[in-house]
Amino acid sequence: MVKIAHMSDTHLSHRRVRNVRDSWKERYRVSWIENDFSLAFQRALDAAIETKCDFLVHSGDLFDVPVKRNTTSPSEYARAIAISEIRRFLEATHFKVPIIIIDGNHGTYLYRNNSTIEFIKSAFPENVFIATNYDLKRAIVKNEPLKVEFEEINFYLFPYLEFKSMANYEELYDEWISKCQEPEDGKINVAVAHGMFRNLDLHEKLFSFPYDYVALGHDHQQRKYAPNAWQAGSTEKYTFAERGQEKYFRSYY
Ligand SMILES: [Mn+2]
Repeated sequence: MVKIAHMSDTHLSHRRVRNVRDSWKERYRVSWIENDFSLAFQRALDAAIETKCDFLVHSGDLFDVPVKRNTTSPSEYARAIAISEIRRFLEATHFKVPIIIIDGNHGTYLYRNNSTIEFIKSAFPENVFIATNYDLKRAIVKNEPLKVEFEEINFYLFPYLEFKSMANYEELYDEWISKCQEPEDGKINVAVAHGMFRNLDLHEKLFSFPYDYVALGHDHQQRKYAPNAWQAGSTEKYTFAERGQEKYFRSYY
């Protein structure tokens, strides 16, 4: 039996600057909201350690920025939290639990072809496996799978891509999934994807292929999309619209 801890949308470095009264901002220190997201990340990792999982999957938006035209980098504080917390997780699990992280629509420099999750891979090359938006585009162009293989389990990775936004993307993406991302017989097959809207940023094939589990991110509300497919939900409340939501992470057996 394989146990997977699934978390998503941790949005480290999330700050509210607009529409916030100055008196509510804690200047020269970590803002309250940013701190809340760091604490939530800590709690989610604690919960993952508790489960004694074999793998930890993060299905995108580890960092909040950059996003779209906001090219701000994650704060030094958020980067330090990410590294020290991941190290703490790896130490607590004796460096035996691989961590798989994909890019969402947040935390990636779309115009520079690199992503904020790359330094985490560089820090823990043996333990952390990542797939960036750029890796996805390269895999599609080269007609190669984007997966991480272990003895009994394969993870097929689907970083964020609004494939419907360009006609040729849609066709190429569809072809690539059929050719390169098909589950392998005799193994446990898990898809990890960042997307929410079927046929816009979430491909139908993820639901028609016989993956054992589809670990989704992007939707901040935890929910089931199919019997084998779950959105983990964000680990902290992102806007007032999420005020009534409970925040968790999931484990899958
Ligand atoms: Mn997202």
